[in-house]
Amino acid sequence: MKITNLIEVDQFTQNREAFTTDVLMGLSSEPKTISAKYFYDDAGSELFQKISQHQDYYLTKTEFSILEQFGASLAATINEAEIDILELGAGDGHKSKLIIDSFLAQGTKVNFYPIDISEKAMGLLGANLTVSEQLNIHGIVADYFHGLNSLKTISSNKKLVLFLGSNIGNFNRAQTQEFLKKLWLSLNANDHVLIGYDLKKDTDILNKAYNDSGGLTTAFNLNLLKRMNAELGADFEMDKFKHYGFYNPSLGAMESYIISLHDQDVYIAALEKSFHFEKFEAMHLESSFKFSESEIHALASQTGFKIEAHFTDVQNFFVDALWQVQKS
Ligand code: AVI
Repeated sequence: MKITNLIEVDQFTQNREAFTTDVLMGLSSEPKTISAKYFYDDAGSELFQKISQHQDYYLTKTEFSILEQFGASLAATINEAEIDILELGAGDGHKSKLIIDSFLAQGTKVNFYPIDISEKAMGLLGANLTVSEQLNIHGIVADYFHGLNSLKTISSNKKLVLFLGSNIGNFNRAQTQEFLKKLWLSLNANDHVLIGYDLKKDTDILNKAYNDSGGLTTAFNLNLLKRMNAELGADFEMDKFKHYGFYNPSLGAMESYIISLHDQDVYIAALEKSFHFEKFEAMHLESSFKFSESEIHALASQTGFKIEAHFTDVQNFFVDALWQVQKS
């Protein structure tokens, strides 16, 4: 029998449905939680951009200084005539530019593939990269592993996968292992990865970075409530909640919560449902895991990578770990 009226669900609808379902699950669970991946609507992405430039948030500028200092030795360690550089998550291009330029400077031809689920995120990149005949750029709009796997079959060049900015810190310990194993599986023997890990350090420095004096992190967290109001017809009142972020030393992570300042109900039209918040009830939004050097070494060996170099800054705040895929 011929089937007619096939309904195609577009990406926007799928994303909105996933957000709706995740909010229902998260606000129904005990304790309440919303995934940090929903931070990044347009306003959230702009706020994160500002956080990354704020003096209290040391991560971005520290990693930038590491890449400035060690870009040439990174390229020399890999030492290929041509390389495919794949970046997971299209940033604004400033850090990728440092890496790409180091390869170009030593005469390596570079094929750069930023991979991001959002086409819009690619927009910022192009303008910030060097124009060169030795550089080709091909954006891949896909989730990370579909992007990586699609390239595995069409190019035989050595690969370098970039996962910078301590994005790996937003996975929990089990997710980190799973991510690295999937990364290993998507690559060929002797390919390389460069991963940015934020190191464990004095708790005052950590707490300051995630409670910046400009109030940007507070706005970033509360923006998630605004997003639920705008997209799901919720009626969160911003001044009835506060952001609370602190370093949990036994977990080794910054934890970020929104705390209800009143006993209150919030209605969400898209769910046709009200949710009760007790006074001082916390909703978990994000964990940002921090690593010791020995934890990073253990991760490499547990997930099938050989350490080639660990580039760090003078204060030992951050590590860009260059690893090579081992397969026998
Ligand atoms: C994107 N990610 C690595 C940031 C972090 O440090 O965990 C997100 C962030 N959250 C608060 N400030 C920045």
